Amino acid sequence: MASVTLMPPLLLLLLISAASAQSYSFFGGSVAFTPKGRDSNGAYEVELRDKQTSVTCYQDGYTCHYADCGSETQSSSTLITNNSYGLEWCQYETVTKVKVNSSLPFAVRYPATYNSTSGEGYWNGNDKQWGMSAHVDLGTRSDTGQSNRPPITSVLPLIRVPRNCPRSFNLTVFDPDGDQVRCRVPTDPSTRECTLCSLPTEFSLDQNSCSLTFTPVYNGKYHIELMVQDFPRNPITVTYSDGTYGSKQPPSVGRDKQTTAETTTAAETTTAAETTTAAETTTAETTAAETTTTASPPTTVPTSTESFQTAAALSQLPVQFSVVVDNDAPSCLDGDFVPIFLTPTPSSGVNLLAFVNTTLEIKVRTSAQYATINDLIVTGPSGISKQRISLEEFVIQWTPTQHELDDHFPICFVSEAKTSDDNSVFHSELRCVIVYVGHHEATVTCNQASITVEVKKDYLIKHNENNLHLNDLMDPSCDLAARSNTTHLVAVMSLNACGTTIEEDGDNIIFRNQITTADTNKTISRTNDVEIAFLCVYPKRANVTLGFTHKNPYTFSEKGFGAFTFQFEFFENQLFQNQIAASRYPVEVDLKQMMFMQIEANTSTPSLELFVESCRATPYDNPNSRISYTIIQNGCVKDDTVQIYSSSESQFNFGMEAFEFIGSYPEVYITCTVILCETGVPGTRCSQGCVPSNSRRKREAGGQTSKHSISQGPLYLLKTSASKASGSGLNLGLNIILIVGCILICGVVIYRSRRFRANASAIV
Ligand SMILES: *[C@@H]1O[C@H](CO)[C@@H](O)[C@H](O)[C@H]1NC(C)=O
Ligand SMILES: *[C@@H]1O[C@H](CO)[C@@H](O)[C@H](O)[C@H]1NC(C)=O
Ligand SMILES: *[C@@H]1O[C@H](CO)[C@@H](O)[C@H](O)[C@H]1NC(C)=O
Ligand SMILES: *[C@@H]1O[C@H](CO)[C@@H](O)[C@H](O)[C@H]1NC(C)=O
Ligand SMILES: *[C@@H]1O[C@H](CO)[C@@H](O)[C@H](O)[C@H]1NC(C)=O
Ligand SMILES: *[C@@H]1O[C@H](CO)[C@@H](O)[C@H](O)[C@H]1NC(C)=O
Ligand SMILES: *[C@@H]1O[C@H](CO)[C@@H](O)[C@H](O)[C@H]1NC(C)=O
Ligand SMILES: *[C@@H]1O[C@H](CO)[C@@H](O)[C@H](O)[C@H]1NC(C)=O
Ligand SMILES: CC(=O)N[C@H]1CO[C@H](CO)[C@@H](O)[C@@H]1O
Repeated sequence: MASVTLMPPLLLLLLISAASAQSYSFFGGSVAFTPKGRDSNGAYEVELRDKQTSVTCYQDGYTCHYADCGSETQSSSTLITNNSYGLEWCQYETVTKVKVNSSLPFAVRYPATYNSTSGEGYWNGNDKQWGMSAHVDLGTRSDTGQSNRPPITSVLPLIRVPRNCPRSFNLTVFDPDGDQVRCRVPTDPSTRECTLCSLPTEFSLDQNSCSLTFTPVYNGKYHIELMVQDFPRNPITVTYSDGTYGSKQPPSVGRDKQTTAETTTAAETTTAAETTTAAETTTAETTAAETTTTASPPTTVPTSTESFQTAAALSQLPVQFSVVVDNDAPSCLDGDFVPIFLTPTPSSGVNLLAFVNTTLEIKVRTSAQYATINDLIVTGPSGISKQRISLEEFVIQWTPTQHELDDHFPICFVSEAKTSDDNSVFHSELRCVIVYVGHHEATVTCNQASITVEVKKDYLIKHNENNLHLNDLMDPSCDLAARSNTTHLVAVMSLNACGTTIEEDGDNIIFRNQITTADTNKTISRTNDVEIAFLCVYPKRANVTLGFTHKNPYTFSEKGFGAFTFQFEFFENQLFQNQIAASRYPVEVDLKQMMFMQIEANTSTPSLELFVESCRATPYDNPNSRISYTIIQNGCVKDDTVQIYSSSESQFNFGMEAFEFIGSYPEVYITCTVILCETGVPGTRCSQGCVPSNSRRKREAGGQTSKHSISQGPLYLLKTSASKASGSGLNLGLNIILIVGCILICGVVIYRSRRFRANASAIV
């Protein structure tokens, strides 16, 4: 409770004024390092990445805490992220390159200066000094033959929680050497490993999973100090450049194996100091897993398992953040006010592969039923950026450079929603992914009618080869085995086949597909192992022959539902017998002419019903188009001319009059979001039907798929005037001749793997 600042209800005002009084104060920080090998003179190169979050972007320097911290050769700072609604702060990352003459462990400590008047070096919101230190061990491991690599983790600098909503913060931790990663609360002020040196009592930490649970009591700020450590899973020896060595035991190894060699290394002499006070570690944090650990401490110390772990850890890295407790939320259910993440947002802890000079794109979709998404707060390596592409969608982008090859980087994000009166702000759960910058070879070739993907088979692909497929599994011509050889996976598909989805915006047409191991058999519930997403972007100003107009069925697959398709068709009349032939696209309509549309689901699973949640008309074939006309919303008909015709459970037949909106644009598409539900399951979205957006909707139960977006078109309005849509760029309906030189070919590959995660969680 020491670090809690009580706050009256006028929270935002107070925080802002507190901020101006303490403009250099901190919300926390973190330190990461990467060994970068040795230079020609034999010096060890290390890259330190510290993140500091202060009110006015102030960044403090470090001092050498112990041993030889080497000399700095380069340093640069970059703004990573800033500001939550009504709260000003900013996080900078400073990348510092250091050369050290020996591989003996050393430690750096922040900040370099304190000034209580300006708040420099103090925690924001209380009068306590701020500080963090990192223990860097570059010793050569006997198992890898290389310098130890520290654990990878990150957290958002500031997370907000409504006072009445208990919350857990699950840190994503990953270790490139496969070590076990544990988190502890630093407790020893004498070693400068902490300044607060205890967890607020409202928090508890599970050291093995690095998850914090929090039951808020007061409005205000809580500050969290954690230390992340790596423990080899098997006994290894770590050798230093001066010939000394330490024997590192995994934490579960018994007491008698603790070697004396450890005390001879610099690492141990420094950690010994920490271990003497580790017995003070609060009992509240002791978990079941630890009490079963039979390890004993090194000679100097009392019987605390904590102290043993400190001694056996190779690296110690600080991770700190602040939690701001806001006023009560009317509901704590995720998705009501607290925003949730929706597909295709990557799951927490997933490993993504990125490539040098290739932009990694992470698409995030988020929503809250009774609040509006204000922002996505993203932290990651220098150079990371985000773009908002619609009300509820963001793309996080990062382009690694050659320098980042073979490193791992955490990217974390939180979605922020606020109520329309601006009085309440809500943060989602914390999500983090780990990006590995690989030298995986993949090429995507986009040409006028087809996409070719060639991916060199690495061990990961070879391991999963039998499960890999394109989005559409049903079409035999999309089988990956057809063109692949022993060294490469090769897929060639036409632009409208194999489950390729099409999006359009003002400038480009985008085709997306992926090679994935995603489940299709509903009986299997294993998580995805590999996703290699690729896309082709064609600028519209080029004259492209796309060779198609009418959309083939959309194929999806979801755990529990297997593979299913949706077909969206225009029909001649309300009998829904004759669909409008593909050759007649774009479909010409007269103003006020009735248009007849059918959406049909086809599944291998019996007793599923189709629900059409929304339909909109958009000038581009892009479900996120900002310009649109609403036809159906939340299952409720919004256009007066809409007629719904009876149909089977797997069909939705409807009609409406062609309207002026169509005439305002050269072409118009109809885009709908659809859901499949198991029939007879109460509480599904399908069983709820029309739910006006301002009324409170019952929580959706299981038994339903996620929302899928499908579209058909284009439509265009026949006009009497001759001025129709001239020079309006690409018209999918007319086979304009291709000018090859004008096509910008832009292939992007995103590669995901959870292999590392599966490894990491196999042994706890
Ligand atoms: C490291 O070694 C180089 C050359 O041997 C020497 O010039 C430099 O001062 C040393 N640096 C430190 C920090 O000891
Ligand atoms: C501390 O901060 C105040 C306010 O910014 C400044 O006037 C003062 O010079 C600082 N003190 C030192 C020792 O830098
Ligand atoms: C965090 O982990 C705990 C247990 O490990 C789990 O119960 C909880 O749902 C997780 N929370 C989030 C937000 O993932
Ligand atoms: C990445 O781009 C830089 C500069 O354009 C170039 O020097 C480098 O060779 C490229 N690296 C790779 C792996 O393509
Ligand atoms: C396999 O296919 C790739 C890509 O088409 C090609 O570069 C490679 O030479 C082929 N390898 C063999 C062994 O045929
Ligand atoms: C799905 O299951 C069937 C039999 O249960 C099997 O024959 C088929 O190969 C499986 N498909 C996939 C993609 O795993
Ligand atoms: C596209 O083709 C039309 C007619 O063939 C031509 O007039 C126009 O200049 C072309 N546009 C581009 C960008 O090449
Ligand atoms: C539904 O799918 C099955 C097999 O995938 C196919 O044989 C059938 O023709 C499809 N039905 C419709 C109405 O598309
Ligand atoms: C990098 C970053 O997130 N910058 C943001 C800082 O805050 C301003 C105003 O809130 C944003 O416009 C920037 O995008």
